[in-house]
Amino acid sequence: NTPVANQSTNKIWKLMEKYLPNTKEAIQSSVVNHVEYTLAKTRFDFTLLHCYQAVSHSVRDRLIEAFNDTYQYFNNKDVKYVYYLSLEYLIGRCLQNALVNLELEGQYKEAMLDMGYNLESVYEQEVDPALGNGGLGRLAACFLDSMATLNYPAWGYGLRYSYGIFRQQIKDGYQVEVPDYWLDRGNPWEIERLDVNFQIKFYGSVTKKVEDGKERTIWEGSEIIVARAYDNPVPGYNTFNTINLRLWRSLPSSEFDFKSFNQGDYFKALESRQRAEFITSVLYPNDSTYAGKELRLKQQYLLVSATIQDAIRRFKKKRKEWKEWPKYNALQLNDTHPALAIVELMRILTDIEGLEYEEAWELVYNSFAYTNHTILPEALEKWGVDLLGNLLPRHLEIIYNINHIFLEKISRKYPNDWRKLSALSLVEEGTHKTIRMANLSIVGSHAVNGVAALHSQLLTSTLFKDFYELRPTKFQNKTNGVTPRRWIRCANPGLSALLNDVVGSDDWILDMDILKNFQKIADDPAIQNRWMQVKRQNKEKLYWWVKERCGVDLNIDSLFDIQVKRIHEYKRQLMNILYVIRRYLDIKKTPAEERRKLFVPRSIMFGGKAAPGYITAKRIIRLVNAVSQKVNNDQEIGDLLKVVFLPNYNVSNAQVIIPASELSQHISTAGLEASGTSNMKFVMNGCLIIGTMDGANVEIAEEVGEENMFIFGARVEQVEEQRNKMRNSNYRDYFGPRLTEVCDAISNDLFGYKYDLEALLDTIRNKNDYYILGADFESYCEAQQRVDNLYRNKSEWTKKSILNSLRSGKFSSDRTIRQYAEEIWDLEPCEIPNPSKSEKER
Ligand code: 475
Repeated sequence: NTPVANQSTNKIWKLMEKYLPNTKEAIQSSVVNHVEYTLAKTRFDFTLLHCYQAVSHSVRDRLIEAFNDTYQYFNNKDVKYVYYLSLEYLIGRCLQNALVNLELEGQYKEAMLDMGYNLESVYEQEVDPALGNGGLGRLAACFLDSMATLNYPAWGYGLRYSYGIFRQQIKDGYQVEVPDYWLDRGNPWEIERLDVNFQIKFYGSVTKKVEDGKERTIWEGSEIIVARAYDNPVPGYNTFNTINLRLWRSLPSSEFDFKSFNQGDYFKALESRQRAEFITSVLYPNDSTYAGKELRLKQQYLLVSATIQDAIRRFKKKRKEWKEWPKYNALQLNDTHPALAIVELMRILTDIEGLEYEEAWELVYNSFAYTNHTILPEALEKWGVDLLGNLLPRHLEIIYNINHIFLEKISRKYPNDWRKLSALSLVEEGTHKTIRMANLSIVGSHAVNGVAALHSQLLTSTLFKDFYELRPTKFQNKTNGVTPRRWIRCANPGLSALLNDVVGSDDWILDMDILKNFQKIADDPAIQNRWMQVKRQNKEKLYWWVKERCGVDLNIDSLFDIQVKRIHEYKRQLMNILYVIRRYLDIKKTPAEERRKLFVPRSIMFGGKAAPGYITAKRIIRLVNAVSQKVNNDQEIGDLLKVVFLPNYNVSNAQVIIPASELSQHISTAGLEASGTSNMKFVMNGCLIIGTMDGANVEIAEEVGEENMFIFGARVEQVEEQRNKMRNSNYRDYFGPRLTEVCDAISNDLFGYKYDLEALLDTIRNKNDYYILGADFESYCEAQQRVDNLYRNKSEWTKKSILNSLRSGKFSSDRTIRQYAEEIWDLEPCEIPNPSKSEKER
């Protein structure tokens, strides 16, 4: 007499409707439960790491509640979704961010303290998931935070690399890359979806069949793998909405196995399984350069194919007609890396769903949009037709087809204009025929945007000029932004508390623009004092960070001068370090008793990774370390000048570095930095910028006032003129005596490492100085002099620091995301009801 189970009472679902309470006791009991039952730990082998894991699991439980409710609600409301497609997400640590956004940090702090743990040291146990290179990947992460916070129905889609960007070590002054196996302690944040798998095909052949008088195209892949979903909840701030970042992992497909096993070669079959897993193993460590490797193309296609299949599955559940696709779906391409999504959707709609070509194109065109992140020619993706046609034969056919129809339209509009035709073509002819992914992205999208006003203007006047003339309304600007949750509230608790007091609430976290109403405080000596105290505490934190990792004792009262970003010639870290040498030589020439009068003590810090194959960038790191060695050990110099290379710059280190900085450098050659986003983070944190009129610096100057920045150097319109000047003269003539002396000092082996450093100097002495360091150097030195002069006046400096912060509202990613939603995605927010106000208990 076994009891009969009765599902009709729905008891299981009713029980699940209860939410975890957020009292101290409830938090403690959920943490303890995870210690005991999830981690299976006892008091005898329990470490701080386990504490972190248990806390994270208990926070994840809360995220899952919100996350499930959110998508169920979206689904019921039949909303339009935006799909954000990106090969990179630099999300950074999750624990503090989740607690802040769930507004539970205070409760957890108290609950943990009561059990004998300091929440701050628990935070430090977390690995920093670094599934991105730099600006582009971090932007995607800030966007997710804003999409969740503003209640937009959104999905992030990306890849779950086993190895993120390498960890950077400095050995003997050189960069050494160490693999970043970030999953080795597990990942408490993700939810593995064993039941969400999609088949991905590669290679094979295309055949045509006639069925009922209609031609059908069939692509039979010869390598089949599986993409499995790993979900990462992204909580919004001050809302119950929690959205999903779905990352795909490649796995072998069992269907494919049977074939090989039956052929009897066991080891060969296992090898091919490992090859499948390898696809999402490692993030390509190139920032702003295109590598052209087949494995990278496989990564791109895997992301694209799995995502489109997932989106289609979701759409089909709605039982709408295909023509409603754009009404329910917006797809945003984070650069051209996922551009094959355009082709994949075309393929599925025509080959599998049986839509007519024109019908399908209409749906694709109206749902896709593309963001460009750089105009550097070396970053433009161009896949060889041999490689693409071999890996994805049907996709190449479709690309040719798109191009054919597109070019026919063009030649009707501009008969016999061969220049235009070849500039617009998706195909670049030549000995090595390639597909231009940017052209594909533009042709397949209804909106194309740059990431700062200047950048968007340059796109339409240079790189994409012909496309712009064809359809000017397609081109837009969406100036980048950063999330104040992570970059002020989490990274700078001292400043957050101060702003709370100034505003009288924490409303600024959701509406940074209100800070503008409080500008009068900039002159208030009491506020200035508190402002300086906050900065000093942040500087102390960085002081200890540097002491521990670099063994350098900084003077906390010195000016903290920082340049942190990927190492690249166009970002001109070389110009910065050459100026440091200039300063060093000048101090040495000055009689000892006058030095303190003439020079403000400075701690100049550099940080950033060089792509492993980028020799010049690596030599810049070598030079910084050589100078650091010499200067820091020069007894005559003392604390007047310190130079440090901060190793392994990443998101969590940035959260320590940025709030502590007083001056930050954004000194790219005008026209080459699309936007920059750390410039925005520095400004929010009350740091003054020394920079060129490039990228978003231009708009920062508009907002905070040029008088509150140190602007120098050639403007975009002058760069080419400067290059021409230098092309026709000896470097000694256009460098001027001050820069020449610096170069000579290096050549005379003042810092050692002559072989590396001479080669580095040659990039500006004998190779036409493409990034015009020589032309901008004098004006840079003058700007640096203005920095020293202002720093002597603490009150004036602090006033400017306050104004920078209070006027930075435009650079919240909330503003950016609202513009995307309204001007590109046509997307409405959808906030889920607060469960504490429903019958559900809290
Ligand atoms: C710009 N990355 C910044 C930032 O918009 C801008 C390219 C190829 C392969 C891998 N990564 C890349 C980039 O191009 C990139 O990060 N671009 C950056 O995007 C966000 O603020 O100026 O350089």
